[in-house]
Amino acid sequence: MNNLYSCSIIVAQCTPNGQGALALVRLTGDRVFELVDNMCVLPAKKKITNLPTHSVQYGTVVDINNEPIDHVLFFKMDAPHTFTGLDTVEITCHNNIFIVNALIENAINHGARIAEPGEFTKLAFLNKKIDLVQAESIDELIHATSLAHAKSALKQLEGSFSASIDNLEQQLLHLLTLCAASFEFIEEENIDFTQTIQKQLSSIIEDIARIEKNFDAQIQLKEGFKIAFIGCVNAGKSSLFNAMLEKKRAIVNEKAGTTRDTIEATISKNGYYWTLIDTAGLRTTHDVIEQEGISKSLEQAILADVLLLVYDSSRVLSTEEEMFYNKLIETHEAKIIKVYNKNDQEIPFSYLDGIGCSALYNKGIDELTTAINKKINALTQKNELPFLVNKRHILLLQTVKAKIADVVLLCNKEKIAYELVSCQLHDILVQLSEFSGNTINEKIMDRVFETFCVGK
Ligand SMILES: Nc1nc2c(ncn2[C@@H]2O[C@H](COP(=O)(O)OP(=O)(O)O)[C@@H](O)[C@H]2O)c(=O)[nH]1
Ligand SMILES: [Mg+2]
Repeated sequence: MNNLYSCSIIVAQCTPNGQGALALVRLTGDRVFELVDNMCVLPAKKKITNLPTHSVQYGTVVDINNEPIDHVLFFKMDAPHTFTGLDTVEITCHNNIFIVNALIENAINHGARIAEPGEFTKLAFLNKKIDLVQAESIDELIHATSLAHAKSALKQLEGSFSASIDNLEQQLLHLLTLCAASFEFIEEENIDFTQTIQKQLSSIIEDIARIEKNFDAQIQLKEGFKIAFIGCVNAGKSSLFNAMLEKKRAIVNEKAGTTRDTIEATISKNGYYWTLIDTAGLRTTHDVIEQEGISKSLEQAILADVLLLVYDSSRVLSTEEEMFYNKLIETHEAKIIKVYNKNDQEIPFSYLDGIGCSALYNKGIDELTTAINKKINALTQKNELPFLVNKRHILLLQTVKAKIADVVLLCNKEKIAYELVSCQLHDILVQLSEFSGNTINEKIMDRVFETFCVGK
């Protein structure tokens, strides 16, 4: 325990509020076993303090009058092999807010205090159980909006991002060594480290650029994918939207111009969030409200990740509609899937460049889902990183990149000032250490942990 950052005993519920089978209350800190012994009764007069580490014990939590609060399981874990690095007891009780509150209050009466948001994770960081990037990944993991998002967060928790930053650090350290060697061999004409240094610098810049490039793709991964139904009035956009949702969410009517505003609904498909967006049909109209709806449709065309361009395949497009469609194809070709709806009717033209379907008879919806999946897979493949990058990381990387660009300038000079280069490299290493938080200041640390909730 000697080198561990210790704290007074903290307590919090780790599971969400609400009724359910079980809830988990965690206590950690110096002398936590004694505290728990004071608030529980175990069979055969056993004591938590004397239990072996990482063992589970059935028992009863009692209040100060020795009245039972709940029958629970105690999970006893000795420091340092715990999440926080400190002695820890996790109590699994029945999930009723009155029981949980009574249990926590009882712990407070015995000397514990309520944990602050993120305090358990902060202790884990301070006790070097995890670095700052890993701490952030716990928050990502809890709030993941898709399975893919959660998997990346888990990879990050396992240390993949930290390894990548370590690699950058190693490259910079190697450069520092080369600079130091350059001082020594400065008189010797034959030894020139310039090229090696420059090569290494561009390799670092490439690594950073790769992480930056993936940032946008990762935002998509976190926020889910926008799939917009766009096309002329009465093509069956709202019918398709409902068919994919498997419920009647949007109004369907033979009267043209029924959908005047965009309607959104979210579904979960293949581990991702899909936000389906039904839009107003494209046509020239003097109706001001409809006009506004149409300009919103065009906005959605820009924002969409996948644009379903819906045709009424029972008729050919009017000249005006053709103009709208061609413009969309010209601007958004890569994300467009052409959807030929109403193929239950006679089709006056042939098509091979899209998906035929009938929203009315629920035909072709699976093929459409497969086509959307294909587009989404192509988008997710843009993210080549096994870990997640957040705003803090990107800002830090941008600062590092700018500083490296300065070093490149210094190295492009006829006579390289190695002392100056060393100094700058050192500065960059300090900057990089903000990732792991190894030499972190309080302000950065608070910024990271303030987004957490109590119990984490
Ligand atoms: N025959 C046929 N009619 C359809 C199909 N899909 C939609 N409709 C009809 O076309 C009309 C317009 O549909 P709606 O979904 O409101 O079109 P929107 O204006 O593009 O949203 C309605 O009367 C629907 O019942 C289809 O696949 N086949
Ligand atoms: Mg509609």
